[in-house]
Amino acid sequence: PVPAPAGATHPLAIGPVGAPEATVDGFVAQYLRNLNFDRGVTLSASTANDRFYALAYTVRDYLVARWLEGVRRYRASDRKAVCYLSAEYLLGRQLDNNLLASGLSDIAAEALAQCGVDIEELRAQEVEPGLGNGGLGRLAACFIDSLATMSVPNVGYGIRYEYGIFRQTFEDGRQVEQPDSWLELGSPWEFPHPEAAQTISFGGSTEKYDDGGVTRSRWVPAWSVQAVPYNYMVPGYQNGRVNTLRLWSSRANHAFDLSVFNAGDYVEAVRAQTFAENISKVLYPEDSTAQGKELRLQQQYFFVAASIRDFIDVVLPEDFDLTRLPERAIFQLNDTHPVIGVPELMRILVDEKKMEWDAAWAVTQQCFAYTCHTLLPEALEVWPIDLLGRLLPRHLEIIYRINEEFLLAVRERFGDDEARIRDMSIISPDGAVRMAFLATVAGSKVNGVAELHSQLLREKVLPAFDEFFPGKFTNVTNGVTPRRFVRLANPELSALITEAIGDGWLTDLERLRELEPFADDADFRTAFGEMKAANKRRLAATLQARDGLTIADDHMLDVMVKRLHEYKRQMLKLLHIVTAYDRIVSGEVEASSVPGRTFVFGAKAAPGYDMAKRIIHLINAVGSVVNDDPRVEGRLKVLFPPNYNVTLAERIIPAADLSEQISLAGKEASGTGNMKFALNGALTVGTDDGANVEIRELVGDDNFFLFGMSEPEVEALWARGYTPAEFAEKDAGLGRALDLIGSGAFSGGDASVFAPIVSNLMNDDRFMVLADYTSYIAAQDRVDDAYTDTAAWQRSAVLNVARSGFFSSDRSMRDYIDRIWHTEPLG
Ligand code: 73E
Repeated sequence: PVPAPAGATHPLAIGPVGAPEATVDGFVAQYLRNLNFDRGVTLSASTANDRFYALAYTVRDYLVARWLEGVRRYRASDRKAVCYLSAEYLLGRQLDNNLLASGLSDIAAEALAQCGVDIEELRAQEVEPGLGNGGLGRLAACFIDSLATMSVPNVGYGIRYEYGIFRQTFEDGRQVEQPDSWLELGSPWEFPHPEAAQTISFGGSTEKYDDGGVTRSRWVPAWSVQAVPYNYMVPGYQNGRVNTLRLWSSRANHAFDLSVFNAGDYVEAVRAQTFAENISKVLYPEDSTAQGKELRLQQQYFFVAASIRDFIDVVLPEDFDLTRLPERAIFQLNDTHPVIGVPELMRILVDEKKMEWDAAWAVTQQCFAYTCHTLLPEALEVWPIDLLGRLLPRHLEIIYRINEEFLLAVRERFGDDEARIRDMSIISPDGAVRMAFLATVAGSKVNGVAELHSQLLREKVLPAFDEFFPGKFTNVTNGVTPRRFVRLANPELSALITEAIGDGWLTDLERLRELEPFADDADFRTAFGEMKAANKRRLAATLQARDGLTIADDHMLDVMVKRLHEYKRQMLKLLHIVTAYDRIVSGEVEASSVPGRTFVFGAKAAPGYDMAKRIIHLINAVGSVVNDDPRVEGRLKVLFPPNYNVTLAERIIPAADLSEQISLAGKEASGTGNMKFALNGALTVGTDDGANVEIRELVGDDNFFLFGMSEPEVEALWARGYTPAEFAEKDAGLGRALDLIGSGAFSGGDASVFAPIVSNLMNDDRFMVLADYTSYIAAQDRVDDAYTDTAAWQRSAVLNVARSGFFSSDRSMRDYIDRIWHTEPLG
């Protein structure tokens, strides 16, 4: 029985008030109520934004009661919660997801139809919150979806960036970045709580003081800002569970510093406000690189300090005994970005709660776990000690002590092996804090994100730590949510699957195995082919309306969508296109004999990453030449719609025939796009890298186009000495493709535009594009052959779907629970 609040006599006051009736009439009434009472307009006078808002509010209204009930039940329990700490959440649009989760999709469609409202128009109104760069941020969004669907108590903690990932446009083929003002018209999904703001401090110094005979340290900060929580509902799939995503927004402490204001310096007074608000102003647009900028460290500490304090002070009961914190919370560190939480929890326990150091360290070590997402050296975060000491002096002291005690333990185990000590020190020889080391020392577990990546992490990057902490390293292969990336993105495929095997697969994706026999069923394959064709038409309509692009419907759709990064090797894809073009224009092959292919790219480059931006320019340049050359007779087509994001991914992936996963072996930690394509029945052309390895093992060699060096072969070639120009000499096709690019064939004869790309490949080629070219072209020739046998291709495509159930993020969550978190669902 729930106790009534003091003084309450009305039965409803116990709350939460129930949801509106889940009928068309109930929905219509609530919708019009929201339009009138929240937007203050009648239906006839409403704008599309009003109508979208009212719809979102209506969906919200159905979810809120369950949300509040869940929060209440969680607080009454003593369950452990997963506190997912992530600087990025790449959520995508919420409307359809929340309709699906609440089981209201059909009711809403009918209700809006009866109001004469076009639901498609309202869908298009929603601006997706792009609070992430790529895979890491999208993974966080998939994970919180799965946790809600599995009824696991979870709070996602992060930053409410006012500007998310930039909006990409092209000018003369070059990337231009525009600010992403996703909040311009407000967001109907957020619940701001300015009254629950927390003070987050920075700077100043530390001091020792006498605390009744005990000497203690404390932090005397110099300045502070407010962290305002914004809550978002994270509904499980039709299970009545709603978890919380809590994102922090920064605000000045006092809007106006009155003394400055009275002295007449109004501008100076407002400046303080701007300074504070800068902290959550913008998402750093670097993916898989670390910036080392002070504002970035401010962002990290800002959201992590607010989150830990929130969990301790707001979520846990008052006077909770913090020695038992590990029973109630696991803080999962999504890469090193939130690792400053480690010294922050130590500071709270030791300085504020006056716990003994050793006891506090025991608690901290059980409360954190660390996920590493990359091996690229440029992505491993380090903070110079002067910067860290200036911004967070007490945290630096704590890090020094953690390091001291850790190195002492290393000496005890291995003796005074100074080389080893240097290699393992959290403070690097050049005076920077190595955040991955700190996370590894502090975390109860460290995991990589695919089998190969976890193995390389243990054996190549942190072998000394693996030796020192046996059992600490583990793997959890990434996954993706089938609700968004199959059910919502591909309703036609979903209907086909459900018709064949029933509807249990959406929450138990391994059941897709039951589709295997249908791969040999000609009628099923035909229906599958029709599904692909329908998805291509839908994509064509989207690209036509969005960018004025057209796609031929008899072409194979060959797709490479992901961040632009040299290690992902968009250049290898481009060399294949240039080679296919060269074969036609040189007369080596008849255009009419070339199977039609449309190459689709989607990619943003970090604004400061010159080579990546040059490659974007080259993709567009090759596209304009190839697409307009009459000799090609339309057999090859290159499309590069700008501003690839989650919304566009949901259109492109279901239409794809071929998925390009062509990173240099050992460089792509996992990839998650690769999983989305396989689940939507695209075949992969890929290297033995990241989760490709597991995809190929599951779908089988016959249903996957493998090419390129393996990771050990890459290592061996480096060791032997890699001379890329030799590969250009050995393969005439490669030599010609490079010459075409280098000679200005795609830049109106101006060789200087793309010469830096060619010279980089010829002289450096860090990611061994040239070494894998020959093998890649051979694989693409096999693809062309295979595509001519429609039945065999479709059979492989169906088997890709049937055998990819492993890649559900529900399975990833089960693995985290079993191997790392040891939490239980709230029944
Ligand atoms: O392979 C992907 C992986 O699938 C990896 O590159 C990506 O994380 C995905 C999810 O595990 C990733 N992003 C970053 N590091 N790895 C990163 C680093 C710094 C800033 C932003 C993102």
